[in-house]
Amino acid sequence: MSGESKDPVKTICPYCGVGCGIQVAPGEEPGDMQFRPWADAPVNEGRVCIKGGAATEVVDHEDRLTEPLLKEDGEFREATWEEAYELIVEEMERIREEHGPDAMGFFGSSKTMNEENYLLQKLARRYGTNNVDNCTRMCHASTVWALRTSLGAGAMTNSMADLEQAADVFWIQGANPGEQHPIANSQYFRQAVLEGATVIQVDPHANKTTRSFEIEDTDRHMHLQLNPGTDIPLLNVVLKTVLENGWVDEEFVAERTEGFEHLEATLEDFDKEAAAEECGVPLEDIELAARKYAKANNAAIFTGMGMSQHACGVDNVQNEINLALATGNLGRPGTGVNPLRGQNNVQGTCDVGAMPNVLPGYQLVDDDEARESVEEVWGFEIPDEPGLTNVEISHAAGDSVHGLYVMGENPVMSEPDGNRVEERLEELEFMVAQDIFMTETAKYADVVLPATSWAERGGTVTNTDRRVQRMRPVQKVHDNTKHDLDILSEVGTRLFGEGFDFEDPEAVFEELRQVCPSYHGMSYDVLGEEGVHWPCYEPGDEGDPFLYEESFDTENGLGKIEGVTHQPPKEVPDEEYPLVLTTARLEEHYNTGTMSRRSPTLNRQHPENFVDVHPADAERYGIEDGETVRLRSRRGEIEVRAEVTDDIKEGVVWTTPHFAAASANRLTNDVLDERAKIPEYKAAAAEIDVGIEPADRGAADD
Ligand SMILES: Nc1nc2c(c(=O)[nH]1)N[C@H]1C(S)=C(S)[C@@H](COP(=O)(O)OP(=O)(O)OC[C@H]3O[C@@H](n4cnc5c(=O)[nH]c(N)nc54)[C@H](O)[C@@H]3O)O[C@H]1N2
Ligand SMILES: Nc1nc2c(c(=O)[nH]1)N[C@H]1C(S)=C(S)[C@@H](COP(=O)(O)OP(=O)(O)OC[C@H]3O[C@@H](n4cnc5c(=O)[nH]c(N)nc54)[C@H](O)[C@@H]3O)O[C@H]1N2
Ligand code: SF4
Ligand SMILES: [Mo]
Repeated sequence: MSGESKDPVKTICPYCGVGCGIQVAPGEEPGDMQFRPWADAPVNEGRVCIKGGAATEVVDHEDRLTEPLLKEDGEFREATWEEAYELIVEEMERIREEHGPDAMGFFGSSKTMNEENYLLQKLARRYGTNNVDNCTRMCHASTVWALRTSLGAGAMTNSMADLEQAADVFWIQGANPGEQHPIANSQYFRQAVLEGATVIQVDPHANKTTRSFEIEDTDRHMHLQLNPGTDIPLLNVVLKTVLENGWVDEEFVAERTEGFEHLEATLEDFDKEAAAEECGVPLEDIELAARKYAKANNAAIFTGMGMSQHACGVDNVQNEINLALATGNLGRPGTGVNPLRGQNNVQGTCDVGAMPNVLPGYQLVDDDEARESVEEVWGFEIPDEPGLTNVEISHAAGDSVHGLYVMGENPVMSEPDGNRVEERLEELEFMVAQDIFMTETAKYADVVLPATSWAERGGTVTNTDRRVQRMRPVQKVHDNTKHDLDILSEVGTRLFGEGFDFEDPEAVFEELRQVCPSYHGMSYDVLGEEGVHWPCYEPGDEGDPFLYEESFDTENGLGKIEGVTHQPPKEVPDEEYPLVLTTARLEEHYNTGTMSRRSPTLNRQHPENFVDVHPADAERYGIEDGETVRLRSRRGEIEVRAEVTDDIKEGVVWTTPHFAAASANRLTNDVLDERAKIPEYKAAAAEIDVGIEPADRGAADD
C-alpha cells in the first residue's frame, strides 16, 4: 500500500501526544533503522526526549509478531492470513446471528493512524453496533466531557506555542509534563518560565516537573502537595478566595458565562479551613496560589490524569473551568484549560469517531441530522443509541458481549482491576488481537494478527494541539505482517462487500474528511510537512492557536460555570487498608510497557516496578529503602521494591502501570465516573506487608 525510501524519512514520534517530528534512516537490512533529528520539524525543531530518540529500537525487536496465529486446544499455532480472515468472518457473522450486533465490541488504537481508526469505527457501525472505543476512555474522557459541555470542544483551548508566548502563570494540576510531555515542557513551558512565568503544581508527588522548574527552591513557584482525590476542595478554596477578594472578572462573567450564581451558592457555606485540612495543604499556601493565579495577566491551567482519572473526574475538570471562567482566563492567548493529550494519536482517534457516542467530528450518534449526513456518505444505517465504553465492554464480556476485536490496546494491563479483566476475557466466545507484540491481552485471543509498526506505514496522526501531521513509511521489516489499514480493509470487504476497499491511506482520508467537518479543508498535499491544526472547515483554514476569542462553542455561546462539591474517592482508607494508593507514570516507560520494556535504552533506567513510600510511613512499617514489600488492595497484590522518599505525601503510596510482572492494575479499583465512564486509577485503599524475600518477587517481565 505504501512505498519505501532509501533516504531518511520524515515522520512523527510514535510515543506521546506532543507529536515531535523525527527522521528515520533505513539501514542495510530491513529493520536496521536509525533515528535522525528533523531539524525544522514543526513542533519540536529537532529536539526529542529519551523516547523519541530510542523509538526505532522496537521496530525490529526479536519479539515482533511475524505470522498470524490461531489458538487450537489452548495453544497458538502459525496460520495463513486466509485461515485467519476466514475464521474472523465466520465468527463475527455467527455472533451477530446468535446474539445480535451489540454482542461484539471493538477497541480502536491511539497508537495507530487516523485512517485506521476511521475504518475500524466504520466497520463496527456497519456491523451494526456503536460498541467501539479507545484508550481515551481511561485517559481524558472526563476532561473531554467537561470541556465539550461547558466550552464547546473536547481539546486544548490554547496551543503550546501560544502558551509559551503569552502565559504568566502555569497552573499544573495532576499533570507531569516534565516526564510525560518532555518536549512540551522543555521547549515551550520552560522557555516561558525562563522569561519570568510562575509555576503552581498541584500534585501529591514531586517529580521531574517539580525539579525542572526548581519549584521547591524559589519563592516564585509553588508545589501544593495535596492528598489524592481532594482536588475539588482545593479548587473550592481557590475559588472562594477569588470571590472573597473581588478578583472575579465581572465583565467577562456577565457577558460570556452563565451559572456564576450557582458557584456563589455552592461556596456560600464552604469552610476553607476544613477543606484545606482535608487536602493536607496549609490554607495560606492555597490562598497565596489563588492570588498568583487570579492576579496574573494571563494564567493557563494544565490538567492531566491526576484530575481526570477519578470517579469525580468530570467535576474535577469542571472546577478548573469554573476558575478559568470566573477570572476571565479563557479566549485569550496564554490562558485556558489545557489537557496535554496522552498517546501520539489519541486526539485523532477521538476526532475520527472511534467512540461509542460520537461519529467522526464529534457528531453525536443520537443526533438524527448528524447521523443522516454521515449515512449519506457511507450508504448504510448507523445505530442511533450510544454503545458501551471499553471498560464496560470488558465488564460485559460473557454476559451481553461475546466477541471482541482489539486493535493495538492492552486492556489486561491497562484497565483497572486486571484480575477481573482476565476473568472476563476468558468468558468471550471469540477474540481477535491485532498488535505488533504478543501482549498480556493477546494471550486471551483466538486469532492474533501481526501488524506492521509505526515506521513501516503511512497515514496521519493528530497531536495534542490539534495539529494533523503525516507519518511516512521507512521500510517494511517482516514480509508476512500487514498494515492495520489493509487488515481492516480486508475484513470489512469480506464481511460487507463494499465500503472498505481503499487504494491507500490517502483514499481513506479523502472519505474521512467528507464526514468530519473539522478536517474538511485538509488533504495530504495541504498537510505537507507542517501539518494543519483543526478546525479546518474549508481549504485554506489554518486552525486557531487558541479557541473561543468571541464566544464559546456551546448552544448559546456562553461558557458554563457550575459549582461542584467534594466527592471522596469511592474507596477510602480504613483499618484494613490504611494507605491511599495512587498510580502514575515514568519518563522512561510508556503505558503498559509493550514497547518501552523492549527498548534497551528505555528499560535500562527502571527495569522493574517500585513503590514510593514516605519516610514516616517507612518508619511505622519498618521498611528499609530498597527492600521488597507486598503491596495489596481488595483486588490483588504485587511485590515491588520500596523506595523511601519524601517525594510522596505521608499516608500515600505511588506506583506505576508499566510492568507486567507487578502491574499497578492488579490493585486499582474499577469504579467509573458516572458520565464519562473513566476509571478511578488515582485513588484506592491499600496495605503494605513487609518481610518479603526478593526471590518471591515474581517472574521477570517478558
Ligand atoms: N514517558 C511517558 N510519557 C507518556 C506516557 C507514558 O506512559 N510515559 N503516557 C502518555 C499518556 S497515554 C498520557 S494520558 C499522558 C499522561 O500524562 P499525565 O497526565 O502527566 O499522567 P500521570 O503521570 O499518570 O499523572 C499525572 C500526575 O498526577 C498525579 N496525581 C495522582 N493522583 C492525583 C490526585 O488525586 N490529584 C492530583 N492533582 N494529582 C494526582 C501523579 O502523581 C502524577 O504526577 O502521558 C503520555 N506520555
Ligand atoms: N493504573 C493505571 N492504569 C492506567 C493509567 C494510569 O495512569 N494508571 N493510564 C491509563 C491511560 S491514560 C491510558 S491511555 C491507557 C493505555 O492503555 P492501552 O492503550 O491499552 O496501553 P498501551 O500500552 O498504550 O497499548 C497500546 C498497544 O498498541 C500496540 N501497538 C503499538 N503500535 C501498534 C501498531 O502500529 N499497530 C497495532 N495494531 N498495535 C500497535 C502496543 O504493542 C500495545 O499493545 O492505560 C490506562 N491505564
Ligand atoms: S515528547 Fe513525546 S512526541 Fe516528543 S520525542 Fe518525547 S515521546 Fe516523542
Ligand atoms: Mo492516556
